Amino acid sequence: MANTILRHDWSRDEVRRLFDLPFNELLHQAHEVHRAQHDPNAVQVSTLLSIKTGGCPEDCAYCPQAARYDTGVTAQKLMEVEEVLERARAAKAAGASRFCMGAAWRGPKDRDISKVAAIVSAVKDLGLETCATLGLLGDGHAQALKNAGLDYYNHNIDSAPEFYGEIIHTREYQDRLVTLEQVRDAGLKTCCGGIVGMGETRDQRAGLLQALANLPAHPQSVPINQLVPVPGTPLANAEPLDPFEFVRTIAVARLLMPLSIVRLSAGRQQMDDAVQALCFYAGAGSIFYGEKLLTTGNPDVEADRALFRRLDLHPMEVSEPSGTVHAGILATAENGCGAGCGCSRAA
Ligand code: SAM
Ligand code: DTB
Ligand code: SF4
Repeated sequence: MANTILRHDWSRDEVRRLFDLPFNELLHQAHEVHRAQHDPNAVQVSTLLSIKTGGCPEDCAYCPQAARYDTGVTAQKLMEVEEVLERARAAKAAGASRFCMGAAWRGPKDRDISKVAAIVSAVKDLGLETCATLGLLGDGHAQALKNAGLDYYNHNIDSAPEFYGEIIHTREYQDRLVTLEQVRDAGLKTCCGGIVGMGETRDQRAGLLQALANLPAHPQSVPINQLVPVPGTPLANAEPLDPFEFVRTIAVARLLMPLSIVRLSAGRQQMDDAVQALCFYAGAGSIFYGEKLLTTGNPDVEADRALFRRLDLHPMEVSEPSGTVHAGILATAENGCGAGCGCSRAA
């Protein structure tokens, strides 16, 4: 396996130059990096469940779960453990290896954390990897979730810093960075990405990826969501993104964060199979699997099985990378990431 230098000092111009490469050149470079570090025919398969739906006090312009927008989403309280387990068992039986649980909170309260911790341990006991996305974390929350058996915490930066203020007004970009730090400090793996197709410019898409790659450690999982436009939200009528621009975003993410698993996340139901195939070629190595994301639709299981057969893809058995992806480390398959963190993965 080739040595890989993980950089955290990308300039906007450098990232922009990658975006601006001729499409075939960009895909070629991205695919080479992808196959040097990952099995190009393996795709990590996660199933999402909204364990606490709607009624959220925040104003994220893309989100159907914000109480202030009339989107037809009915607010529901946190699900009971047994109800979640039933859905997790079904996800495992259908072939998912990770179960991701989302809650429409600004952030959890202490009493919510104890309840989610009980849910996480029960799901983990089924032999699934666990991921949760609960919003901004308070003191001790990340550690409590880690102790309960949580593997990943998803918290997206969502956009370039300079575009963020056009999308969300009820919390700061900096708040998100603090939660991401708490997640890393607790030894949880980070799942952090963003949304494209919200009316941002190419430069701002480059800014999103620049911000992700320049985090103190590359997130192990990088979900790239295409906006799912939901009637009633301020972004309901956002101009759809050129699909090839979405593919470019995946490719540049792959080049900037070579060891991370880039997820072709929300938006697949609106996407052509051929565009999805290009995304896998460009370096996407993960999807959400199952008929629903949180509140909106996702391709059905049969369609995804057929797509995997047509593209000769197989589900990734155990997700990778298994360790922390550190800053500025030169590493090989033989010596691990070299940061003394005990991770087994060549970083
Ligand atoms: N409430 C928590 C928070 O915002 O951190 C967790 C759940 S929130 C729904 C998780 C992520 O879903 C958001 O950060 C955003 O990236 C993504 N998301 C929400 N609505 C979306 C939409 N309409 N299209 C694409 N992605 C969306
Ligand atoms: C992520 O980056 N995308 C997922 C997950 N993390 C939580 C959420 C997508 C939500 C799409 C809109 C919905 O279904 O409500
Ligand atoms: Fe609330 Fe999360 Fe939706 Fe924002 S993205 S409105 S915080 S559920």
